[in-house]
Amino acid sequence: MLTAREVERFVTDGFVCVPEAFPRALADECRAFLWRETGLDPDDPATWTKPVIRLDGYGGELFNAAANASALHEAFDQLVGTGRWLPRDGLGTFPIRFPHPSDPGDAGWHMEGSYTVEGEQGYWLNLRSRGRALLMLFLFSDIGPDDAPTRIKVDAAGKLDSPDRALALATGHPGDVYLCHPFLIHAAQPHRGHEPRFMAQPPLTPVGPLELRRADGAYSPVELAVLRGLGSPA
Ligand SMILES: O=C(O)CCC(=O)C(=O)O
Repeated sequence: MLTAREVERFVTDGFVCVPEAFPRALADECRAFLWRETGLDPDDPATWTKPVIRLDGYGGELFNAAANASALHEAFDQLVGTGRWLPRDGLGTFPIRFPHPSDPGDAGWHMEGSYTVEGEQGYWLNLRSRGRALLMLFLFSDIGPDDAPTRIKVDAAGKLDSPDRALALATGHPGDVYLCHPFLIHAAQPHRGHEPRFMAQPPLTPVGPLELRRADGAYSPVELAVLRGLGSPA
């Protein structure tokens, strides 16, 4: 369970880290699987010829166990609301980053889009965060400050005009998970360390869009953060 203080920090900062959300041994097994999928040799840096490669989603026992760890389900209830999210089937989009002299070319600040408008292309985002209850960062390797941790602007409301916001780094260990507000501004960065970085950044799927006018005032922390960003008294 997240403490009341952690929930409040999620509302103000836009993220909370759940250390050891799933077992390290499970994370190690997942990483070994992902290494095989890359077709690269973990023991031969000469094979790491690109700064980043992206693997798509994987289901199966390993990834389902990580995605549905009980600590995470409890935290989803606390941050999104009981009955307001759908359990994940596997994990997807693994941007795997390697120590490399070239710029990865995908390290700009952004919020995640969450749905595609019919007849349009790309990913869109709306105020009620259609299609995304949370952005999640699942760590599958040891990630120190030099190992391309995701950069985070500390601010749940995602104010793009806030250059002076504090910066946080999604460092940690295999099995740690960062639960982030869907409007969190974040960015990748080049890898300056030695060990490739393995991370998944799937969405948590909501049952419906955020509700920003609740008659009973029972707003979730995700909704509260949006309301505060809008300057609402809720
Ligand atoms: O790799 C990372 O650290 C973040 C990647 C990211 O934000 C993205 O692909 O949208």
